[in-house]
Amino acid sequence: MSAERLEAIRSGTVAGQPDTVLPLVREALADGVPPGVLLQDGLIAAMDEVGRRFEQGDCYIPEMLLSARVMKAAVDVLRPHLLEAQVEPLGRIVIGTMEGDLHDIGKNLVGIMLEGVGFEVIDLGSNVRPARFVEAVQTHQPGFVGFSTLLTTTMPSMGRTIAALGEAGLRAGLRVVIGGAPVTARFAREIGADCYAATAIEAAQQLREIARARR
Ligand code: B12
Repeated sequence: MSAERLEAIRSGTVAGQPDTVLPLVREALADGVPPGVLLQDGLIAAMDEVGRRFEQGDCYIPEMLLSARVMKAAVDVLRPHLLEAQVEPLGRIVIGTMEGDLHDIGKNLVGIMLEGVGFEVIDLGSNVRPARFVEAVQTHQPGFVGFSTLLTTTMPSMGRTIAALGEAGLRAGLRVVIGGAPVTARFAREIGADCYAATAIEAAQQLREIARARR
């Protein structure tokens, strides 16, 4: 992978240019570049840069949204390459982004990676109320539930949702995994979640181990 091409994918995503980024991603895949490299060093690096610029007041919501659109379109191109060909079924997981939070790119990646290692993923989308998680767990009876949030203001909703699952008598036997940029392992312990992962890849590895050990 030439450093120039990776840099062009990164800067094109920051600039919100799908016509530049998508052909480069397709070309790189055709040349055998691992999809994980394109994801981590190209697209995720770009979103980190956008976040830095936003924080410094160098870009605003519309620009952030354009970059997010490019990232989503590029992830669609990468998706089939991120899924492993043949995997053993590992169980079911319900995932969603917390109430009040519309960030769904990281949560979508977690879904793709979990599907890739063999989970059946039920994705409730973003801005998911605690009661909606409860309802979905009642309906689908998953072994795992995954919460995502990118805003510090919506982090407390993770604890509230765990409490709601407990009140509904659904907590026993259900593993709660949480993640998202402001979330930490310590916060996970504090709110009584079972595990935390910093990245989608880490989440897939951890949950695969837990699911195998549970058999
Ligand atoms: C794109 C973006 C947006 C887009 C979202 C589009 C979309 N459909 O998702 C739009 C423009 C809508 C947006 C809006 C806002 N945003 Co915004 N946004 C971002 C940005 C630039 C990138 C986020 C992203 O997609 N990252 C890439 C993905 C791949 O990373 P990730 O989400 O962290 O996910 C990885 C891990 O965290 C983990 N993970 C994620 N979820 C889960 C779940 C589980 C179970 C596990 C195990 C792991 C896991 O795995 C993922 C992959 O490895 C971030 C900056 C940043 N660097 O994060 C700001 C950022 C998150 N936004 C921010 C803010 C302030 C806002 C707004 C409040 C702005 C405003 N004033 O209106 C609104 C809020 C709207 C709302 N109610 O949700 C702040 C949050 C600050 C804070 N501490 O709370 C940030 C950090 C920017 C900044 N530096 O100030 N935003």
